[in-house]
Amino acid sequence: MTTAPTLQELVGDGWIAPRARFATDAALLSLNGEWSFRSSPSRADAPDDLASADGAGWDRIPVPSSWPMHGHGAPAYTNVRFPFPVDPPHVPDENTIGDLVRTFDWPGGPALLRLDGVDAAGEVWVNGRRVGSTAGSRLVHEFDLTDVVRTGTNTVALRVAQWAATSYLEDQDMWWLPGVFRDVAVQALPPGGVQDVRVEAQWADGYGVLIVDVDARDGATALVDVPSLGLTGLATGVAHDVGRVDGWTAETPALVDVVVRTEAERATVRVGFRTITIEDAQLKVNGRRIRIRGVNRHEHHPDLGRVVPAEVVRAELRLMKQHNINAIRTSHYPPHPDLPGLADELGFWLVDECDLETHGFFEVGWRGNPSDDAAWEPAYLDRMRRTIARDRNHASVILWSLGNEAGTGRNLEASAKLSHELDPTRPVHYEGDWSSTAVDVYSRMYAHQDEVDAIGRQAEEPLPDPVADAHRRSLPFLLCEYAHAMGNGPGGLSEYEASFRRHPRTQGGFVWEWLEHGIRRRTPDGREFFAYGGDFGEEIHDGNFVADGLVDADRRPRPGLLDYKKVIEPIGLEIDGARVRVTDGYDFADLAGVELRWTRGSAGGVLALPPVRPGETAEVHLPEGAVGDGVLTVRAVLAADTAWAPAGHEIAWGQAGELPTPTSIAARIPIEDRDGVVHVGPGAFDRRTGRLRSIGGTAVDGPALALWRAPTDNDLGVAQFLEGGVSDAAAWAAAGLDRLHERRVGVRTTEDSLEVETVIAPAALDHRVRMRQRWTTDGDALRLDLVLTPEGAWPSGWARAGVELVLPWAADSIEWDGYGPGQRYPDTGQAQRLGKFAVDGAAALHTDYVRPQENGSRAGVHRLVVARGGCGIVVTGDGFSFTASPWTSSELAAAAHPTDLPPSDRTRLTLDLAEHGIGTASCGPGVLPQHRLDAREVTATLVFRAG
Ligand code: IPT
Repeated sequence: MTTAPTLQELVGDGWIAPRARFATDAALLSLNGEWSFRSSPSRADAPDDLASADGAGWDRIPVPSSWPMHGHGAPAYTNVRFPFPVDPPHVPDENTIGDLVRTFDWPGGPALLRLDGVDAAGEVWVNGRRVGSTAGSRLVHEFDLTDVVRTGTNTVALRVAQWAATSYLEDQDMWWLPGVFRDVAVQALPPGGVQDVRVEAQWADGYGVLIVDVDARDGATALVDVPSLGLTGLATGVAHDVGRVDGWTAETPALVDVVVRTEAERATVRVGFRTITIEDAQLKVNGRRIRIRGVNRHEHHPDLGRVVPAEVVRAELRLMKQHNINAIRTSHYPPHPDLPGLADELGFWLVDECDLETHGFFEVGWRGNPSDDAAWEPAYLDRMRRTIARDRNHASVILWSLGNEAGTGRNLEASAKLSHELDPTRPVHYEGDWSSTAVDVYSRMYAHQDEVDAIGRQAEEPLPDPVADAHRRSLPFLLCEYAHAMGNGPGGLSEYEASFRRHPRTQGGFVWEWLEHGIRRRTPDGREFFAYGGDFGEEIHDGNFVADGLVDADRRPRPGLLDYKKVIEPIGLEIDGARVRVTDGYDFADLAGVELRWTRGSAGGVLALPPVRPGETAEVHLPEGAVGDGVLTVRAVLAADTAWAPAGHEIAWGQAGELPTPTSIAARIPIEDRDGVVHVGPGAFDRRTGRLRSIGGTAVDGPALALWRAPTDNDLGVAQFLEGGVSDAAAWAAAGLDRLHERRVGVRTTEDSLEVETVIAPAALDHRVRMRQRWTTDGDALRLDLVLTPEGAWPSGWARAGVELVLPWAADSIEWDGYGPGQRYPDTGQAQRLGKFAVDGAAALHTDYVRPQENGSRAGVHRLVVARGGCGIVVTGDGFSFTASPWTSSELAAAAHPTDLPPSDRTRLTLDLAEHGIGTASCGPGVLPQHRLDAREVTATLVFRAG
């Protein structure tokens, strides 16, 4: 059935040996810019004229680019599934071929053509001569042009196929976007120049050892200088003690320039001294266990596809650092060649991943998986070799990763072996084989918090093979993916963090994922939205699973990023009476660069911080003004500008104290019952239905029982992560939470109260909630005593237990005392702090997820004012949650994109007395037991006033 792929299909041909990227004084000519472009629907349709094509009369396209983003074809999204038949190594006839042609002027002399990334496979002609082909979309290919390049004008032509045999190896969870999507350049190759540089810069106890291996052309001799260390003329290929030197770490990214010179060329490599070891089931750098506070990073841009401008990359890495993120897994391919250098400079630990994923074979029971088929081995080894060759000189790279979700098999073992041979200084990572026999770290994705904790205690289930088990038990543990940041969430971060802090072996993880891959589109009437799978008419697709990031496609933080920052904060601030215990949770950095500031109400100041070193705790005494009633906030901020944030940037914070409990009302005055309206202080109720109609003349309608929410992506869940395969959303729908009917049992007045009893239940079912409201007043305020009692056999828990009021007007001012300024659910919202907050309308409380869903709940609220034109209602209570939204839960649930939400001139105000957590069942554990909301009796007192 299957034929073996050819070597050319697997690895291309005609290229020179892969080598490191380094700065050089040899001439470099960028071929980025406008190229002539032509596309054909299949190979058979593509004219065989690239040896002579000059591009005249063709379209134009920029390089780098993903051609579907420029009107040629359309993006397509699948996660695991191949969008073509599983028929390796063949691909369908329908296979867009893009031809690109341009000319360039060359002053003469030997040169090479460098292609940094061609998706999926390219063939290259220069001046009419075929020079070779590429395989491996995210890998560099260089072709020696010495025999073809001319002085003066040259023509280069590229033929790029959308699908190739290697597409079976490139099934990463992202848009399929063909094109020449990374830089193209011509590099001069001065005879006797520097061909390749391999640097090893080890560090121990303050001292560095440097080995620089150089391949020089034409037998030239290379010498090495390290100007900042006063070293000149060092020989290559031997170890040099460089004396005392600062070690490189992600927290202390000390770099030195290593200059390699021959008579003909000067190359510069920025080097950091550091040593990676695995000891005591811990991954250590420079002798210390490191904590990974990571994210998975894909390369995506909402307008450009796979092309991410350099300034966007720098800004996003700064944004990561500003959110306490210290590690990046380059999921699931080597990043743009400049990224490791940026990580060296700003300080990140990198897991540099090979361009490999064969996940689509999972759909056919892993039958025919190339990972275990010897015929594919050359591709596996070529990919690994190219990954290592390009990035090996970067201090930031601490682990090589064989790839992602490629099953198990001999070719992966061969890749691990090759990695160990090529670079014995770095351990190897691969998650897909849980036995971990060929690798150096035990890595998993989306493991449950309890399992992670068990692994931390080395109490995991043993492997059947005792040798493999002993090996794995000796390995440090990482979550290469966790906390799936899709839609509202991720919930449950704190519980993971507790294990990372508790056990030396569980060293942290990488949130899935940094960035949403939304593609900017417009409705016919011009409103922008982020498109996802299915928006381009794909035959099969995986919907909004492509949008699961801590930041949106424009790199705007989602609430989950703020929570992650707080949960992983590397400085502990524990306030205890008049003292603050300050813990340095960094691995290498002391707190000399940190300033402590306190605020209480309008008072505030700076606290003197004694020296604190990693792992140490210092006690700081608070001044008199800091201690007292109300909420005290202590913040650790940068004392001076850094490369990634200005002075004053907040790293960590702690709070103590509480908001004042609102005084309830006790005195009762009589109510009035006239003309079909019951007046309870400021409240006017319909005598017949018992419904509240206005407060102090401001129109309201309610309350109605609220048990449901517009399902979040996590509520909807993914079957494999769900107990019994039933998501929370499915359980709630089966129990009818979204289709409740109300029956009035009684509306009763006493001298000083109105009592309303209703029974609320779904059609077709016989479980219900009895809701008892007792309304009283002290003349000024309206007090509601509420009891919700589940009756019958409830088959599910609830999304929320609350009451909904419809305000038939759009609020223009919302103020509250409680947690803010952002949303908070039982297992999210760690970033929110106690205080007073105000916004200018319900839209400002809304989180605009790419697929609308429950969002925006504010928690721990003691006082809430919702008003329009200075008139409105005030609600006080003892720590309730509220959602003020222009839209009902049904409207949110029905919308596929934010632009589907109808115009609204009213406000849904939901006052929640309890809420269900969020969890991460969109790909991971659901809501943990302690954060679940079961059907249970709920009682509360809320006080309403006109305001
Ligand atoms: C896991 C993949 O590694 C990652 O690329 C992404 O698809 C993620 O899931 C979900 O967004 S694989 C999953 C089946 C656990």
